[in-house]
Amino acid sequence: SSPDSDGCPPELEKAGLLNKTKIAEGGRKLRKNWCSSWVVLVGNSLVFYKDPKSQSPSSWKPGSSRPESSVDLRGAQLHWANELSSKKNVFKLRTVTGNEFLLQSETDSLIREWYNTIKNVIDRLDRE
Ligand code: I3S
Repeated sequence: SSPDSDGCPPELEKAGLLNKTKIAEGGRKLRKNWCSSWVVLVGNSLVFYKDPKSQSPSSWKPGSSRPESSVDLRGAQLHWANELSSKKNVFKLRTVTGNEFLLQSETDSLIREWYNTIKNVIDRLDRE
């Protein structure tokens, strides 16, 4: 994203691999398609990249790879959503525009860290 008013680029808060599926677009339900995604939380956005492991080594260079999509966290809602999947450790992120994503990890501590970090960003934006 673009530099802030202080001229500094937004801080990278977190990055890692999570399982992801989009389940709604603009409020319209989508069929699940789980895949592994490289997720980066930077500034007010959650940015999704293709799992580098699923790409040929030559096609993936750090910094030059283009995001698949990105989510504006302002006004977003975050809820644990284990009832929405047979997988464990699932939470749902819903954007103001009605896009819904499930994010999941087999590692309890990891998914809790992601949940808390995203929640903190959403809460901070709510207070602005
Ligand atoms: O909530 P659903 O519809 O039971 O989700 C499962 C399906 O999307 C399934 O694919 P099919 O479209 O071929 O039925 C996926 O393979 C499963 O992973 C989905 O369920 P989980 O419980 O993994 O979120």
